[in-house]
Amino acid sequence: MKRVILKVGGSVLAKLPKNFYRTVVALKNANICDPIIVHGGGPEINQVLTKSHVESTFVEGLRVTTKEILHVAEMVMSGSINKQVVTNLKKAGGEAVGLSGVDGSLLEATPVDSSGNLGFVGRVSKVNESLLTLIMKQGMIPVISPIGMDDSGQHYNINGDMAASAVASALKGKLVFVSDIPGVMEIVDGNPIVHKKLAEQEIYKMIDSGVIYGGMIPKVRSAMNALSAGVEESMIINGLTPTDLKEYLEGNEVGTKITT
Ligand code: X2W
Repeated sequence: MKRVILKVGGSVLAKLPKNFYRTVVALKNANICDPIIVHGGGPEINQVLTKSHVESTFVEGLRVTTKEILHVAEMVMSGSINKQVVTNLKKAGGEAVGLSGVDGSLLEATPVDSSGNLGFVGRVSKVNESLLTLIMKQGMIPVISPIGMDDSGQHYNINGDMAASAVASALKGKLVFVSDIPGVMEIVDGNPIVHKKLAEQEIYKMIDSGVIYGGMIPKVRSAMNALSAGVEESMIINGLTPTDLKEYLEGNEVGTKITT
């Protein structure tokens, strides 16, 4: 069955309607696809760090991760957020297994930056695909928190988009960035339109001209990076209207498809 990796960032998680989880469960039950959720939690990590008066900085979108920040990232993502997503799927009538990349060496990691400037920030070097397959065969939905581990047992904080790309690439699945807007949008003749398909060259032009701006830039970058990491198809769709996800998997044109 087709594997679909749903990347849901922390800012979108908070806004997702119950129907999103119902749709994911329904797609699985109808054997339309095998969904896997990879979540983030950036804003929630920020909240806990702010409360604890710990400052954090980012270098090119990656959080410089000290031992203390790693502890918070793990607590927030592998703890509260991961279990909340599992709970939401349960309430929607499904069964899910929440894991971090540490469990069963699901996400083996190496440091992103050998100079050590970023601290404990990792990238995925290997995905334990058979563990995911086992869970999916049991009729359950894997829910993955992006914390990885190396051979020595050291844990790493991994950017959620990078973790989702690695999982999609290892499983040869489709990668869907679940967003809170219908896709990459542009105002044409006074009306908003959604671009159904965009190639890399067009995206660069649209970033230069300011059509793609703000929070959309990291999303399209992640979608493009995923393609260069070997993912066959990378999409941005709206999670707030869950029928979009269903329609996309039924072959209809929704959201924005990013191609090379
Ligand atoms: C991210 C992990 C969370 C994440 C962080 O600490 O914020 C790194 O930057 P969103 O919600 O998907 O942005 N890790 C290394 O990616 O969350």
